[in-house]
Amino acid sequence: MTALDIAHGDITTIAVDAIVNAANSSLLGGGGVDGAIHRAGGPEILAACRELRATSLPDGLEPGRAVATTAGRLPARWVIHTVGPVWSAHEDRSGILRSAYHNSLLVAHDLGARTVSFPLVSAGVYGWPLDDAALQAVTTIRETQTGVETVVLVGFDNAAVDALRRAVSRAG
Ligand code: AR6
Repeated sequence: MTALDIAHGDITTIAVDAIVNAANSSLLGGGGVDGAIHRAGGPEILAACRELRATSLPDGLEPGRAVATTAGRLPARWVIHTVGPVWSAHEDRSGILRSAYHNSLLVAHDLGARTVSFPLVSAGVYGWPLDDAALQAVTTIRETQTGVETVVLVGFDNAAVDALRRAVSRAG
């Protein structure tokens, strides 16, 4: 079974095999954790994303899917880019959010990554309520059986870390 750890702070400073990016469908960068990863990892990551757009992903990456690139200068070996759904009060998009975690873990498994870190996908610019974002993350990671040994869920601030702790105790 995959071990689940919670960490506090900037995901780019954590040493893991693969770091998951909460990207957008363009894969060409943005704010939030996406901006932080591109800044810390350097231009190699964007170059790899542009290459993907020019080859296998001309229309970009659909929400819920995941794809890997180099991690450039980051301590990690790979960045796994995924796209979460934008929160909607009218439509249940949690299946897409769960797919983002599930598919990122499958990509990590295929790469041979043993340690993987995740931010709280969709919980920033995309507006997903923090407690539910944390619960979807924890339950999906628990349900996805892969060769990944340890997942580190990173809360950027105290509120996110508290939400992650509540989610772990609710998920049992
Ligand atoms: N380390 C860990 N977590 C972080 C960091 C960091 N350095 N920076 C922010 N967070 P967001 P989304 C947290 O907005 O909601 C981008 O522009 C943040 O507090 O990064 O999926 C993309 O290009 C929040 O809890 O991602 C897309 O356009 C969580 O990471 C869009 O934002 C996710 O916030 C994606 O929105």
